[in-house]
Amino acid sequence: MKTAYLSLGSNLGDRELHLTQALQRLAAPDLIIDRLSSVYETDPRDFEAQPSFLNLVAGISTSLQPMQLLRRTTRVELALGRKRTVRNGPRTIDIDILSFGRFVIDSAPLTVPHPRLQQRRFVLEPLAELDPEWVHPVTKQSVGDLLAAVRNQGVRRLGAFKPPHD
Ligand code: PH2
Ligand code: MG
Ligand code: MG
Repeated sequence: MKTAYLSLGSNLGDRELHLTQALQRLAAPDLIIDRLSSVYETDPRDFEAQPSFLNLVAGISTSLQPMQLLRRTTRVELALGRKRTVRNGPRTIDIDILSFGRFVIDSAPLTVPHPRLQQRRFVLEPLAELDPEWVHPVTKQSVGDLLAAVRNQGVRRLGAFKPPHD
């Protein structure tokens, strides 16, 4: 079993419900969700003319290989009605692989650690909450160092993630 971190985000429709349904569909005998960060309300990045997001990070244990994990996350995105239209645009659910053990992967479908992780407070804050000791396997910077470099990005901690009943 390897420890991996996933970033989940939603900014369309019932955002909490989408996070809940994604977590329910991800959980499986070969993909154990160990811990969840708080949920954060975050200003959109990269493509700013879109609604604000709810974001969280999940710490998982998995026996899947990285590409198998990517296929699993993509399957869950599609099941929740994810449509790929505008790059970085609005989505019912986005599930990104932030890290996979200390693996470094640079292939066309999958780059690990996530290539934009360093720029994104909406990823770094919940990751630091779950694993303050996390270190980027390429740059060797700690999540705390990375966080210090991304100020002035709207990220508000809402509190523990409480799944709505569905
Ligand atoms: N995801 C993006 C682009 N911009 N901004 C926020 N706040 N949260 C996201 O999850 C997000 C984003 C592309 O995946
Ligand atoms: Mg993303
Ligand atoms: Mg994605």
